[in-house]
Amino acid sequence: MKPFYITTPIYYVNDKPHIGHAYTSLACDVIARFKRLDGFDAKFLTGADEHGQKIEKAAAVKGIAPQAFVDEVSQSFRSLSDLLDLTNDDFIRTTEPRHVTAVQHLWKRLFESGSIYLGEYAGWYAVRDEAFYQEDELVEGKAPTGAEVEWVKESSYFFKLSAWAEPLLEYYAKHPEAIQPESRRNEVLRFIEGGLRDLSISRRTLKWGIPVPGDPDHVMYVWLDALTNYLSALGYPDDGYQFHWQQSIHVVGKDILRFHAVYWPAFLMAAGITPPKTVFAHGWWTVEGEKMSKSLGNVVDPVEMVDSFGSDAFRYFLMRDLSFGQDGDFSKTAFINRLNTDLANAYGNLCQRVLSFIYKNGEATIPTPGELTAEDHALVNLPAQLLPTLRTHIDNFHLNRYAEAIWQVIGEGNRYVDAQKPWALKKDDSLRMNTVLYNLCSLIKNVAILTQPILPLASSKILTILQAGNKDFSALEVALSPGQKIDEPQPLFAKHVV
Ligand code: ME8
Repeated sequence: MKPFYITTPIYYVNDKPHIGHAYTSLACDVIARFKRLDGFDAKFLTGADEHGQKIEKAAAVKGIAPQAFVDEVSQSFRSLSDLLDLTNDDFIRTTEPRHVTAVQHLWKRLFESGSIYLGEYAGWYAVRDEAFYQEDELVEGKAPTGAEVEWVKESSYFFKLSAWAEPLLEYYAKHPEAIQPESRRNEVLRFIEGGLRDLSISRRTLKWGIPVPGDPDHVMYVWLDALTNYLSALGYPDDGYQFHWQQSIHVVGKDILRFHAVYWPAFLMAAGITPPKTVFAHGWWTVEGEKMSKSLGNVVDPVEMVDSFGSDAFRYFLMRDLSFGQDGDFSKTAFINRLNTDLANAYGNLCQRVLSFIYKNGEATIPTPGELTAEDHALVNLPAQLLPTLRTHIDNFHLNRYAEAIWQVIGEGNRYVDAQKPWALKKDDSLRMNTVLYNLCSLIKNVAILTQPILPLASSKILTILQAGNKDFSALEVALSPGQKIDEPQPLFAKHVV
């Protein structure tokens, strides 16, 4: 099977997960699920970033040792998978031995290649961003991100990042797909063209990190540590990591693109490892027009959303409402309107009116069709014909268009029901009624196969009612068997009041 590898950032576990974390993880899940259904050996990784000053401070505030703190708080990130029905194959924590081994190995490779030297760092550090800033980068005494900074002057190991500006530009010229979307790629290229400074990659004044091999007075800079998770989860330094690595995609928020598209590929090239195939930076969610913040009390909690609306609904809204890559605003009114229109009225209604009709009036059995008209064929073939387009949408990260395209087919299905009126045919043309209902069952089965990546629970319910066996994309070509029993349909999506 062809390999495929997709990763989320590993999240800082200093606080609970919110809609932003859910968003990146969901996007990766939709893509990973699609690839598996499409026959790939797709590996999906997420995890927790547990070292560094930010975590050390958060643990100190709680009066707990850092290890005990991360053991506890990483659970809420791990449980996002159950909550949102994520199909990650692994959950990596940077405090695990397998990760420590990989990072120390990478450090040694960098050291042996002459890419690391000991010097002194004097400059600003923002704990919130875990990032170094020069004096000329500060804006009114703060980091450009608005984070507080503190002055740091200490002995430090440096990575010779300055040597990698040209090789990175050459690499990106040859690999236009390596940074997406294009606007973000241009931002990164302008940044590299401005010249790169050597990067401090160790701290002496910090204890909560991975010790530098051969000099345990230093711990590694948390970003060198964290970025390596993408390799350690594949078993690096064992050679087997290369199978998935060659098809690696890192999905990140735009806030951390520079770490992924400048520092990370430079570390890798210096260690003789190919950079990731693609880094995709998506946009930023605000809530009801405001930046999300604890002090405003407007942080959207995925647990509350799933409790009130179900995981499918939350998944659908996040994937449908926003063009992936653009910034977006979460508004509860828009959320509920979309659930009512697209899920309850369009998809739910199509399934309910067809399957309940068969269950009540057709002896709960898939009917035997007669001759199909040209119009019937056109309708029934829509989902399978859509697959190549959906493939393109996934490969181009056009996740909202994925849903949009399927909902056009659902709209066609509802128009067909309205035009063919099976309830009226019941009186005088049962053969035609059976043909119409058979066509609709075929359509619903195939639509449900295609909606699996976004709506895993509802799709599975539909496929179970129809007792459709195999559920990967090859099942689009498998016809339903007339005479087969169907289970009693239940409403799939609730309607909500705005
Ligand atoms: O940066 N809108 O972890 P982090 C959209 N540990 N996405 C958002 C978001 C928002 N409002 N808020 C957060 C770190 N995200 C590092 C990563 S990787 C080697 C180390 C998402 O917990 C988005 O994916 O601060 C963003 O990049 C990530 O959460 C930051 O998570």
